[in-house]
Amino acid sequence: MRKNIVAGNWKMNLDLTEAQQLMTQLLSYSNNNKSNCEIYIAPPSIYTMMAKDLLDGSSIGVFSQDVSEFESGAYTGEISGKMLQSISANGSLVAHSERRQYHGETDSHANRKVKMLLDLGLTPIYCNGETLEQRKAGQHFEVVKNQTEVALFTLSAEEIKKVVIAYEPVWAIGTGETASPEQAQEIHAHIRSLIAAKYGQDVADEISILYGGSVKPDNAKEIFSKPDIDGGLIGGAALKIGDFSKIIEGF
Ligand code: G2H
Repeated sequence: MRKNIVAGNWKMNLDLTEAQQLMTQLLSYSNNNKSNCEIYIAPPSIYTMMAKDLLDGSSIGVFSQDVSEFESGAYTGEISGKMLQSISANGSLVAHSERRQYHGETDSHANRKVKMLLDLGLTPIYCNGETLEQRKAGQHFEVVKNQTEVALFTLSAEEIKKVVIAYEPVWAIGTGETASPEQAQEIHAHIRSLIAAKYGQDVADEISILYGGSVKPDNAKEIFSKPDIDGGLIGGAALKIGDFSKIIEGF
C-alpha cells in the first residue's frame, strides 16, 4: 500500500550553523523514531550536499526544493536532475506555489520536470492547489483537476505511481490559515478519483498525496487521520525539531 510521508520544506531559511544544528538534531531524532512514516527534508540547495553527508546512513531522505527542466548548459542559478542524482538525493519538489508565484512556473514546466526526474530514477513531489480567489469562486475542484492533468497525465501508469503529490491550497501557505481536515480530504479524494478514472483504482491507491499549508503539531494528527491524506509537506513547522517531530508523531 502507499507510503505515509512527512517532508520538511525549509524554503529560504537558516544560516549554515542553524542548518547544521537542525540536521544533527534530525539525525539523532531519526535514530530513535518509531513512527510509521518516511521522513524527508528539502533544505536550501546550498545545503543539499551537507544534508546528504550529515544524514548518511539515517532514514531521512534529502530533496531539492526545485530542479531545472533542462539537462545541462547555460542556465545560471539552476540545479539539474543529474546533479541531484549524482549526490544521491531522493528527488525534488516541483511547482511549489512559491515557484509558481515568484518564478512564473506553470504546470507545463512541472510536466517536463516531473518526467525528467522520473527518467533519472528520482522522486518528484509535485505541488498544486488553488488560490483564495479561485476557492471563493468555487473553482477549486476544477483548478486542481486542470493542474493535475497538465502536469501528470502524459505519464504512463508505471511512471505516475512513483510521483508524490502535495495538495497545498495557496491561501493556507504560511498564513496560519489551514484547510480544515474535511476540506483537505475532499480535494485529496478528488485528486485520487481523477487518477483512478485515467489510470485505474489500483494505480490511484498507490500514490501518496500529502497536504501542505500551515500544518502544525496541534493539527497534524487530525489531518493525517483522513483516508486520502498520506502525510504532509511542512514549511514553518519543519524549522524546529520539537515541532517537526511532533508532526511526524501524528502518524
Ligand atoms: C506550504 C508549506 C510547505 P507552511 O508551502 O510547503 O509551508 O507549512 O509554512 O504553510
